[in-house]
Amino acid sequence: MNNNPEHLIAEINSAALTVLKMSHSLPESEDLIEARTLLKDGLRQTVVAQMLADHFCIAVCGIQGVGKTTLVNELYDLKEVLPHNLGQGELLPVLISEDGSIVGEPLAFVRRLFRDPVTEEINVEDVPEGIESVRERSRNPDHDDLLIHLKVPRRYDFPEGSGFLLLPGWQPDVADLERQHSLTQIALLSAARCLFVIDPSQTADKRQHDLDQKIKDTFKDSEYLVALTHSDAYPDGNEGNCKDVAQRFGISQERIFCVGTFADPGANDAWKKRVVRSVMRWGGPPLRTAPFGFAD
Ligand SMILES: Nc1nc2c(ncn2[C@@H]2O[C@H](COP(=O)(O)OP(=O)(O)O)[C@@H](O)[C@H]2O)c(=O)[nH]1
Ligand SMILES: [Mg+2]
Repeated sequence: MNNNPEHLIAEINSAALTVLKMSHSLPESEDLIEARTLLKDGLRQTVVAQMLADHFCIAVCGIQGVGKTTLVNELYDLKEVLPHNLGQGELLPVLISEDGSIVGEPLAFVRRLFRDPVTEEINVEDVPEGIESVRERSRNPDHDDLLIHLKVPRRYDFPEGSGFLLLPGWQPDVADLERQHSLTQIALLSAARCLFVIDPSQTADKRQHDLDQKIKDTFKDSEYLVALTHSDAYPDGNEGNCKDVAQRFGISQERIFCVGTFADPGANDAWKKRVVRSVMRWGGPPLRTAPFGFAD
């Protein structure tokens, strides 16, 4: 029997999809609908975990409004595709992966649960999505949507198929907190690398405080990275901000870098190079030790 975690999670997902299919042949009841909703919520997490087990992904996490989307937008010139935070950010995780076959415009897909009307099989499918509707879809997903996948042209020196997984904002006060948090935690634990994004002007925020505690508790033994945003706005304060964060988390300043939206493209290129170098140099979260596999 194959006991490796990647194989086990694929088996769990396949079994869960079969149970979901069978549930449609039972008499409908409120309990059944609730059970199906719970199963789908579980699948939302395990499908993401399976994808992260199979790919070299950098999970990008932080409270809402710190600059996660802006950071990824800058890295891949996606300003027209991903929404800036206008009170509400992405509700679905967004995977941005490099693909050698893409030239020019990115291609967008929604990974979703799909029930074949003829065979009644339920599968996970990638459905093409117009690039112009990605913003709307990420903010108002259907219940069967699991994540958005943007395939972008190759740009950095990451392994083929690598990606950034932009996670929904860390918010302790949302109604379905538990569900969102378990998805975020599973993603952070299964990703090849974790990048926590912090806005130095929001350190007093209760949500940031909550996330700080989570990082210290769960990730203390891993080599996660921290991006400090808005460095264009603190030309003189960046060194101090880095030192503060190094102290706050008890980590080396080498794992912290300042990012921003500088008018000077050279300044942006400099931090992008650092992000790429750091991602390749530092190790993964607790479940991952090597870029392409789980720990033995
Ligand atoms: N000047 C500046 N503005 C930023 C920076 N990062 C984010 N912002 C702005 O902060 C707001 C929230 O950023 P966003 O990326 O949507 O945050 P998210 O919720 O973490 O994805 C937006 O209006 C961005 O334009 C930065 O590094 N420099
Ligand atoms: Mg965002």
